[in-house]
Amino acid sequence: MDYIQWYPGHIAKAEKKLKEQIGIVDVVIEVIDARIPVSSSYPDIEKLLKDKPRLILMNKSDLADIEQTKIWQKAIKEQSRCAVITTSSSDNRDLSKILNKITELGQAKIIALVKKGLLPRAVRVMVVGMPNVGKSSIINKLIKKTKAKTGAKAGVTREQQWVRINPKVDLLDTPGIIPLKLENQENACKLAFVDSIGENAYDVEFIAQKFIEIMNNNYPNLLKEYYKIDDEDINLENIALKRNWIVSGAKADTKRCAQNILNDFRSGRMGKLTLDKYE
Ligand SMILES: Nc1nc2c(ncn2[C@@H]2O[C@H](COP(=O)(O)OP(=O)(O)OP(=O)(O)O)[C@@H](O)[C@H]2O)c(=O)[nH]1
Ligand SMILES: [Mg+2]
Repeated sequence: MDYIQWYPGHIAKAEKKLKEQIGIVDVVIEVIDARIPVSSSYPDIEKLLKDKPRLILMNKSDLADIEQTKIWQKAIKEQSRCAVITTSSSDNRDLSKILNKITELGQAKIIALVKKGLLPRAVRVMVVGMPNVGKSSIINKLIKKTKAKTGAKAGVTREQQWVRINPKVDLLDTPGIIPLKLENQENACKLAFVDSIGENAYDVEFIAQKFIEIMNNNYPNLLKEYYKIDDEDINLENIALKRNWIVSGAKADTKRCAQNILNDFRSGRMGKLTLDKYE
């Protein structure tokens, strides 16, 4: 059964535009969310990007499990044969690494142009990825200005926008894209956990319950300790009752509870967590 399918008009348009522009760029930066490195990787990305040189950024690494991030970084590098850099908006040490890598990946193209007798130009870099992974934030960090609009929900960037980083690098910010069909529904739920999917596309209680299941598998007991639940089972009802989230008739307010659980995870309050477990 499909719990989540989400392909709004602005994403269809963004994908079309991306395909139109890919021919004129030299390098692609793919941004993924370090908490779900597999679920936030666009399936069939090589096909979409027509084998352009690619740099992968595992962003939001400040929110992800440090050990898991190390393991995933190595595994993704081996599997994709691309450079993989961990990044976070709270740390600027990754900036020079990103710029050096872009320049290195784009150099072959610029040298080829000069050989043909053309003038050298800036390397053209397209930044792509699923919604809300932090594409615009990375661009702002690279230009040290708030030029690209950012925000906590999916679908903040609506149009492509070129930004000059320095005379040698131009970046194209693009709206987040998501596949037409979300084949793997467990991955789709994880995209909902990290706000990569518009919240109107799913039932928040269902998604929070899925979150509890996945957490129990990846981090047994963490939720029980976080919400101080002694019962054998942990669910929306007993968390709501423990926190005193009640609706009329002394019933558990499971909707409010679901929203709060997801917010506690998204903000990092629950700890540094990775939900795609490397096994
Ligand atoms: N904790 C943390 N938050 C981040 C990081 N990078 C971005 N964010 C936050 O994540 C949210 C999404 O960032 P954006 O840069 O707008 O993401 P985007 O990929 O451009 O999103 P769309 O344009 O909607 O596709 C914002 O609230 C950012 O402040 C990071 O490294 N760590
Ligand atoms: Mg954006």
